[in-house]
Amino acid sequence: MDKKVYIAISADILHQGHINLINKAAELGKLTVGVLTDEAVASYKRYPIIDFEARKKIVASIKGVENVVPQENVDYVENLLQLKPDYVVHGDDWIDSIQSKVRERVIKTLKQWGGELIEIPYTKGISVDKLSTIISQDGTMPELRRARLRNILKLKPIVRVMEAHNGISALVVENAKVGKDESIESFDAMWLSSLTDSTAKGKPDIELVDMTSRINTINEIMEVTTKPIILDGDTGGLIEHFAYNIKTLERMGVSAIIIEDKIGLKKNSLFGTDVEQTQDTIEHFCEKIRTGRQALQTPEFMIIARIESLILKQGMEDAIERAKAYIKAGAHGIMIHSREKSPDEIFEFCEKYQEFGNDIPLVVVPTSFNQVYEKEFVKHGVSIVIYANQLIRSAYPAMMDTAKLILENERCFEADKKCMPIKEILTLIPGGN
Ligand code: SPV
Ligand code: MG
Repeated sequence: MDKKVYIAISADILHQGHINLINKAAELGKLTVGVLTDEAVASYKRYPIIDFEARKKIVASIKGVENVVPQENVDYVENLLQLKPDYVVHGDDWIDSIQSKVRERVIKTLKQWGGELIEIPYTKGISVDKLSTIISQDGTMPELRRARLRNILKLKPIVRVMEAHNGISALVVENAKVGKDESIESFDAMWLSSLTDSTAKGKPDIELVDMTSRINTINEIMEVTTKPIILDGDTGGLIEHFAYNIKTLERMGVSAIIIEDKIGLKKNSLFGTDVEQTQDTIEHFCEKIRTGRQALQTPEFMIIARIESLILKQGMEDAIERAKAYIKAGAHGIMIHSREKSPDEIFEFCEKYQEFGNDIPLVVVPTSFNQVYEKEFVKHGVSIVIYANQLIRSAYPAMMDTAKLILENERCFEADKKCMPIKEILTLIPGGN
């Protein structure tokens, strides 16, 4: 009887390495290919270029492939338990990679029925990662990037967003990955925080860094990344200016802007009532949302309204009233903010929001209530979680420590152990040699 063979691929970008793998696997027996679903691809890579049904069709037409099944996770176990293959075939490149834990689980599962993992030499000179880099270096067109946030919102229970304030921090958001037992975790989108963009320029977060400068930062980040961008639009400025700025951002390929319902000299929300801040009236802020909506050219760009009632101690009822009004005015999403250490008031808002928020995405920024796991936010109906400032907050103390080490020692030898090797920094960004 034919042996049963299984391989799993995303098949979003196909190259000769995949064909080698399929040929070798088909030689061993009857080959089933698990094609990663859109959700599975998005969970560790990026939103797939080709959708699942099309990828399945392509794989099914390759010689040697007998059967195609969806693989719902990066983890193989569910499909292996169903199929009980004699062999799983994979390139040997995953041994020391981010997939090493996934690999271990494959070996352990196959053992249950005496199955075997066969690792074939990795096809040299070609890889999906390499091709992806070439594609992204060629540039990500605004239309593609702009649509990515809405696409990911459809696929994931919660969209995980990380702060970026310049090219290098955006590359961290683009490339950071962690391999876990059953998944590979990465960030879905970037938050262009007003706090960290201002701080990186040595300026206070009071809308002093103007839109022209913010747009420069966006361009700098867009040149080297592919992930969708959510812009912290502060108060959105004057209604008349907002209408223009929305058009510019949409044309550039930004996916969303979040504007907060404050007016006058804006201060950072995490000061709360320690400083003077004024909340906008519901009527005026709704007018801003409506004007923004009218200026939009595409169905993709999102205007998200941020409610400052809890920050400014105006009460839950006010926050709820505003959420209802902002949705009615056309907001594509609501962000509720709090500076409490406990998530209680945020969760209370979430509960009430579920009664009327329909499918309008809810956004949280857990800088203060930082103990909450993403899974708990999902349970409370949150769709987007923004880690708003952690990269700059970790970079600054690291730089200060290094600077002080040099001052203390009056040479740089001691600081070296805190630094990445020169060879690594030289090759960190491709194209320098
Ligand atoms: C930012 O990151 O600039 C924000 C979020 O607006 S917060 O700093 O919490 O106000
Ligand atoms: Mg801000």
